[in-house]
Amino acid sequence: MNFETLAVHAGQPPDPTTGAVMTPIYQTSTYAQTRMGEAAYDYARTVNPTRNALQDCIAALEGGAHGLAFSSGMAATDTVLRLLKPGDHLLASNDVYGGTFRIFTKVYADYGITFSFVEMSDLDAVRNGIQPNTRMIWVETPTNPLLKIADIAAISSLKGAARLVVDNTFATPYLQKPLALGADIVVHSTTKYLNGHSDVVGGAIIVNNEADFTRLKFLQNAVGAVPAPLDCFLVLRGLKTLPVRMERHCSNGLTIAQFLEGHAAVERVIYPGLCSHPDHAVAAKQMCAFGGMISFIVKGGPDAARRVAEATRIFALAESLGGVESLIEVPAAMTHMSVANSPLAVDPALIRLSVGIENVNDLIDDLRQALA
Ligand code: P1T
Repeated sequence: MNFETLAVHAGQPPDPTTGAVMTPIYQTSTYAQTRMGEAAYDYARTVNPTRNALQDCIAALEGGAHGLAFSSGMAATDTVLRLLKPGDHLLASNDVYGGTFRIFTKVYADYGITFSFVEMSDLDAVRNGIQPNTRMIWVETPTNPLLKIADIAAISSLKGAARLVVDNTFATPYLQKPLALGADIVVHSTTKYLNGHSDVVGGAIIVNNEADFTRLKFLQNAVGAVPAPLDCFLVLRGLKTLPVRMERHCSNGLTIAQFLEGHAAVERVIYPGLCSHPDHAVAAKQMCAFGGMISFIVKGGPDAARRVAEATRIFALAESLGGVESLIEVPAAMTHMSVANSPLAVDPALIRLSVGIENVNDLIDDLRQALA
């Protein structure tokens, strides 16, 4: 089946007991057992039918064998990091979500795991960054918030004994399928495009390797950061429209990026769909369109950035991304405060847009008045 059909149906046959077309919200913590220890459903941290449907749907969309759902993107990230052991090294993009940098350097660094950060668009830097004990390579592409692009297939060919993990939150499987390009594990903040309506915090892991799946599934239950049944239902509902939402996010994104590139108050626009993006060719090779995230630097420094971000009327000044509504933020002061004073620190004049699915002319009018 094709992506659009999988988005609506994968993992969600009509409910066997009633024929309900929508997957029921199995709001229960436990299940009555007829014979001790033989039930397929025993306890809801371990297994829940609504969560199973979501896991199967996300796995199908990523083209993976197995999906696991979590209570946040950070919980999914945390669970993947638990595959590492003291003494292991993780090589990461030199631009990642602030919370990802924080869990690396402020949580797992205390458990004997070492981290280093390289320019993932530079394959020599990746090659030189891999150490004998590198067991994981962590890639965001596009990155948050600088929208850098890494060539997943090329990095996969360099990875050696390390697992290649791709955080596919910004691209979504509609635009890019990391497992098919050679990644071992995909992680998501389902809070973003997959749910798409800014009403759930959630995460997911997709994996093909059976041994990794067995361990990650064990950890999902043993550590316990599982999503609530209602949240699973809401993400499932959001997934049904992922393809149509992404089409609009991408077309609005490209139009707005072009508008900003021609605006006198804007110093630089970063959008993988623009020819001016240094890795536009790699993005065009591995993505089928370029998404709804745009970063730009305004003339006039941090004060000007703050004024613009506080002056929009349709774009809400808010953290997060990927919802139907447009958002604006200044990463250095908001989503990426945890990278301040590190080599990953973000230019305080950089504004990040999550372009929603509203009418693009209304969005451009809003940005025009804010930039004025
Ligand atoms: O917020 P949570 O669902 O826990 O997901 C964390 C996360 C993981 N990976 C990426 C690429 C992300 O962007 C995020 C969360 N990001 C934001 C909240 C933000 O505004 O950038």
